[in-house]
Amino acid sequence: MKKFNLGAKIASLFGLGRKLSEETYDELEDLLIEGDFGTKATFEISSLAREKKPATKEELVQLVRQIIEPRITQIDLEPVPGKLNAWLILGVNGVGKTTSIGKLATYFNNKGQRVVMAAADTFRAAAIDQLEIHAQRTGTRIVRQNPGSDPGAVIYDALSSASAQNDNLVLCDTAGRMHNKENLIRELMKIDKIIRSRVEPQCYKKILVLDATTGQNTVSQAAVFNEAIGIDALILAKYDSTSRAGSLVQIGLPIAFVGTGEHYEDIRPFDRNQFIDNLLEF
Ligand SMILES: Nc1nc2c(ncn2[C@@H]2O[C@H](COP(=O)(O)OP(=O)(O)OP(=O)(O)O)[C@@H](O)[C@H]2O)c(=O)[nH]1
Ligand SMILES: [Mg+2]
Repeated sequence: MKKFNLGAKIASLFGLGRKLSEETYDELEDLLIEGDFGTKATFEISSLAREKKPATKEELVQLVRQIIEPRITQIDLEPVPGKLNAWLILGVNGVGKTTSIGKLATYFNNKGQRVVMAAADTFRAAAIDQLEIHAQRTGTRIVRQNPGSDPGAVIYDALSSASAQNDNLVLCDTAGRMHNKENLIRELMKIDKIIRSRVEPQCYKKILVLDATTGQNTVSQAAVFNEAIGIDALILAKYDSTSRAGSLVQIGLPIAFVGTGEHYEDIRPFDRNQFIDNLLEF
């Protein structure tokens, strides 16, 4: 596991008995930008460091923590008991949406929830079959239609059948790609309207999956989806591989789960304190 470890990089600024100088503040800025922390947090950190003039790596890391901590938030996602819950799983292509649905189904099946999968990525024929495999392997019911059918109709069917069978969590797969961004957003808004008409607001969650290895691009992905339909929570997939999680500081949306591998069990609730400790350890 190779993670971007900000703490170790900060500690190296103090290498060989070096004291912080104008030159090392510039280096600090470079390594924050390189770590995808963004210009705003970088500027705040370097301004604070220039003002407080930390004498040790411990003091500098403490200043960094002060700026980063409020920007990383955690949300505990659980289906509301006794109600119909719909979680719409969103994200650009290849980030790990469908895999995350297999993992979430496993996680909540194990907690005794009644989970259904909705195969609403109808854009790609193989996407439905891929979800079907996850459904079979995890022992989860799936609602599907033919490739090319209306994703909103698939979700409508899934919600109706979940109500009828007293299931309580519908995990909706979606297409990560469309002919263009406008089509994708229009499609998502239609889906959003359908879910809102059938599910109580507190039971409906729009969850964006981000690829933890991606870095800076995740910032614009989050902005596009958040502006289009509003995002309640993030799943950080592929957190097991080389992770570039600095961009989470820029995104500022609450994180619910991290995906840590390719097995169904490789998902866990996000632990903010542990995440910040890992990032800043040296
Ligand atoms: N190592 C690792 N690989 C993952 C994780 N999550 C997903 N993957 C892999 O990432 C690849 C893409 O995953 P999918 O779940 O198909 O991604 P998607 O967002 O549904 O992709 P599209 O449907 O094409 O938009 C697959 O090879 C997965 O095995 C994870 O947490 N860790
Ligand atoms: Mg998929």
